[in-house]
Amino acid sequence: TTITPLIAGNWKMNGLRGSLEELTTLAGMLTTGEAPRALVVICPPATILAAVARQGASAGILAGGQDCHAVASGAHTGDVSASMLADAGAQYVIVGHSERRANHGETDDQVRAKAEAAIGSGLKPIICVGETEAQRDGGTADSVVAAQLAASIPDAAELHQVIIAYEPIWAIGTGRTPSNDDIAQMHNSIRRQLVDRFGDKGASIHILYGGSLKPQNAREILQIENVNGGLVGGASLLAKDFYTIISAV
Ligand code: G2H
Repeated sequence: TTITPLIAGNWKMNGLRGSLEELTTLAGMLTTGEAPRALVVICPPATILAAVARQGASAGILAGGQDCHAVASGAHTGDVSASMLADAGAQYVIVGHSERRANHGETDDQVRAKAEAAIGSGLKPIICVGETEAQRDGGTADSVVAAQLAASIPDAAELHQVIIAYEPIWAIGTGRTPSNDDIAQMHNSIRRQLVDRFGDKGASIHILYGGSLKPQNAREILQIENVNGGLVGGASLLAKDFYTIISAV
């Protein structure tokens, strides 16, 4: 199975209207050079999502949300639903990022419900999993990630295109990354689990790596077997850095 690599930028809570200039710069880079081999997605704050979707379109930049509520509409002050993200031009949405799991107490069940809502609205959910430093040191990284995957991926995944992002929590925004061997081992074991559960379709699901992916380490990480792209935080904020990562595929 060949999987077209996907590079997604997660702007997190960064981005005012002025950040759209960075998007214009990226669009220029993507349209002047050689066509990128990767699908390019930017997940900006919801306030500028529609603008990113509109402005990125001509350069092939796709837009995504960073989270969605599990229901389509109603009395949920401050929340944004998957159908609203789709309405604003999103094609993807990150669900279950470790910052949401940690700061908002999101459980695997809630993450699965969000992923189901995303699929129901025609979005591709980017479902995040990953172990803490203590779990990695205690030797339970594999079983922790396996349990998160089992409970966070909806059964509807058989019918739709979900994306998995493996993000070891201790590598997020810290500048530390796992060894290439550790990444390979985890991505292989995620692949095995997807194939066990979904058969052939599990072989075509993207498994992204996330956590301190940077211009300096992108090339070696992105060529590891079963690493089908990346989820990039800090290094997606500057067009130049993000473009270097996209070009490393
Ligand atoms: C992990 C990643 C993007 P960073 O959260 O989701 O962030 O690249 O800043 O470690």
